[in-house]
Amino acid sequence: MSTLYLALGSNLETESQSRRTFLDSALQRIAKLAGASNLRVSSIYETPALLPDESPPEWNRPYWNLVTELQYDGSPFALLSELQKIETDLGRVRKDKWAPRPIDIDILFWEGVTIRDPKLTIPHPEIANRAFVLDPLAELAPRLRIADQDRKLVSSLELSRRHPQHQPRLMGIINVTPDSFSDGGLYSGLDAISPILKSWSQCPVAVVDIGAESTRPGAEWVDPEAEWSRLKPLLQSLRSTSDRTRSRPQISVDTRNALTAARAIELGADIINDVSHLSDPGMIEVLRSSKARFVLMHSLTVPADSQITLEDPRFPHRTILQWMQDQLETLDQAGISRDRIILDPGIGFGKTSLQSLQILNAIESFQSLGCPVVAGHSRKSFFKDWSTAAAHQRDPETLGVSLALIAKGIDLLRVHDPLFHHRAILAWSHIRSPVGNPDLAKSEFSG
Ligand code: A4P
Ligand code: MG
Repeated sequence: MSTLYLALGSNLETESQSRRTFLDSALQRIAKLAGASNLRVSSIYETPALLPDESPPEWNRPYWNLVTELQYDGSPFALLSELQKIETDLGRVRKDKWAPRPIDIDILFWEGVTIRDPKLTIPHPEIANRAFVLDPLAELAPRLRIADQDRKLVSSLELSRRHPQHQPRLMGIINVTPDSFSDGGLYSGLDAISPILKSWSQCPVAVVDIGAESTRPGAEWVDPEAEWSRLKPLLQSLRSTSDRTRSRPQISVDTRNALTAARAIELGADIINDVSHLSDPGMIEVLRSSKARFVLMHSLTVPADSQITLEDPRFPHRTILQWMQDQLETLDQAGISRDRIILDPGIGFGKTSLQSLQILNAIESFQSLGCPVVAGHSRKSFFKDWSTAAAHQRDPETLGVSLALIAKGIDLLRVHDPLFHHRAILAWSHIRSPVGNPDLAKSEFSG
């Protein structure tokens, strides 16, 4: 039994099939192959088409790409022919190289296997050149080592961050609270939330982060039973809609209560986002006894208190980095591996507005710890230093910061308007793509 990784891409739709349904059909067939088991699926990334020189303009259709990991008991050549059969069954017609296609499935990497054959090359020779492969691969296998252009072995996570077309995962915020700072009261019932989630499904939102307790300055403490009564119907609904497909958004629950976390995990939550970093002593046990991921966020107080801020006025990121290192060690000793942790410097929680800016500028420093890093700057109050926009109208400011963070290799962005972000990121990555930059294209097209 070997572990291997496949890359899937789709950039052709029909009247009845979207790129998402082509990807899902292919995943379902891969899961049913004899000898295949334990599929894990990355988020979907919408990416500019990598095209041969002088392609017809109508080929310039963006792809939806993802990577899947699986265990497989069989030979690489047998799998290749099964995958080609799936491509054909889903309507792939093999004509010009890199012509638009409903589905393309490539074998990226196969544990312990190297093949150089005219029909099959493993590892896939272009992994290190392609953001549309590196980003989803880094999500599933951040420590997998890939040869870069200088034949140096580098982790997929690091390579993905370095790539000029790197895209972060988007974590869309849903607050089912009456009093959150920028959208409080908007999304209180299931009826109000369903259309939002539906609109998000037009684009590949990677994570839906649901919170039922506001942590803004001055927010009231919420009783865990009241918190759960707000979360439960939404989690049940998300689970029932997402079970139908394999490429679903991950569900993150923003809570500092161990009981709520345990109940949410039971209903399918993939991530626990605890802004109080384990203030509830029961949280460690909940994490230890589950496979959920954990957002480890730096905060000084919860709710945030603008009077209590970090002491170091010049290098606040160093204080946070040290804190993250210590916390990772504590978690490791408690049996919670680093592979499950997402790091968050906690913008707005115990930082002055200048410190928030300094921390965002130094976001790369947290990447050295080997975990994905998330930034949660969306609509926060540090924008008030130079913007008069009300909190719920700060998406342009948020996006400006987000694009700068993407250039620095941020792994996830927690934002109130993921659709707005998605559109901007797609435009941004087109302008950075080889089609827009013939010089950049050389290494891609030479092989
Ligand atoms: N082949 C050799 N090695 C492999 C492997 N590791 N996995 C051979 C799968 N196939 C492999 O593939 C052509 C031949 O490659 C096969 O017969 C197989 O024996 P194909 O799928 O028939 O043709 P193709 O996909 O047009 O060519 P190729 O060279 O596989 O291209 P790629 O690498 O698949 O690139 N832009 C974006 N944004 N996202 C994309 O997913 N994909 C492509 C196609 C171009 N631009 C893209 C994307
Ligand atoms: Mg192919």
